[in-house]
Amino acid sequence: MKNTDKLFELTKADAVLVISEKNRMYFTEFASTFGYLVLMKENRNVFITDPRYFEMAQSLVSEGVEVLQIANGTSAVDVLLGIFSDNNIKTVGFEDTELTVHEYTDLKHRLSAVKLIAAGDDISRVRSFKTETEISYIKKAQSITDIAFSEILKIIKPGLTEREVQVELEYRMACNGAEGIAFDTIIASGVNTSKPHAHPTDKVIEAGDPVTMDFGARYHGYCSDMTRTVFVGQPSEELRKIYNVVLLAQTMGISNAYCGMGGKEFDSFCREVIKSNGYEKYFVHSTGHSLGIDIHESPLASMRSTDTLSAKQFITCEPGIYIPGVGGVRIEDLLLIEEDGITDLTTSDKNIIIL
Ligand SMILES: [Mn+2]
Repeated sequence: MKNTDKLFELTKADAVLVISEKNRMYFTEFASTFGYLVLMKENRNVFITDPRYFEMAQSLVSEGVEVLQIANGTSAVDVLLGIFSDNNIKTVGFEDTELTVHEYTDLKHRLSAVKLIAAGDDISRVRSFKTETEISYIKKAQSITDIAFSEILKIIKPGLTEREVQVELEYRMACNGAEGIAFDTIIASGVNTSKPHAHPTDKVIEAGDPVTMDFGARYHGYCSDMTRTVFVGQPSEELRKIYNVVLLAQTMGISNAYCGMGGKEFDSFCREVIKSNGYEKYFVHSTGHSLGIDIHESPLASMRSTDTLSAKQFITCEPGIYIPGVGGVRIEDLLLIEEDGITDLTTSDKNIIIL
């Protein structure tokens, strides 16, 4: 069970009710499809579940979490109201960022005895600072991703389809220890590479094609994320030029990065290079995002970001240039920000690769 002191520094509530699967997983590291987690100050926590999980959830008892079972004929809300009453809880933080309007309306009606306060952003903020264990999982996920990349380079050749490359890449990640993929793998070839988030198709890879692969592994529930664009045979002069500009932008972004920089500032390190080379209008997305249990977490690095990138946070560095009808290039590494500097966790080569 994670320490919740930081959450209660941020939220003004007496207790925080965690319902979403991913946030329950985050705090308890106990996976279940159903449960209510009540966080209270001084790390007094209660996990409410049903008979399907009650026995397994006993593992939380040793971590100081009280585990309650919903008795036949009662509802979780009855149990919640009892906890709130017993502990003199008047205000309850809830996941405004996760609940549907329907779920919220129902909860507000049934928990009218307490005041509900939005706490979704506070939970996201707490989740953005990773523990050493979380960092180790993300590092492992990234190393699996790097190994799979080195293996797929030996497989890609003209005649394979984008879908075949996708399946091979995901298979390689699984063989190297991934428990799944971090997000839907992006494989784009030829002119499809101008679409930043292209879905893999049955298009056959041809000689001269760029092939963009944006992919990640999941390890102990945590994501990794990287992108490389490689060429199958000699690229055109234009694509080669685009590649060099993206590479320069990406390396400048990483070399200028420092602990405490603004997300907007980090974005500008990459964007200015692309702008000075005349491709500004073709860099159509933000520079980076953090990750964790979700593939996209805060902080963000974009033109509009107000985030500060601090120690124990992750950020991707993924500038790209996309020209419809010509093609696109993206290069993405995963960075860990620490007090004494930035570590690039992505070890794969990013000099132009021509297969
Ligand atoms: Mn990414």
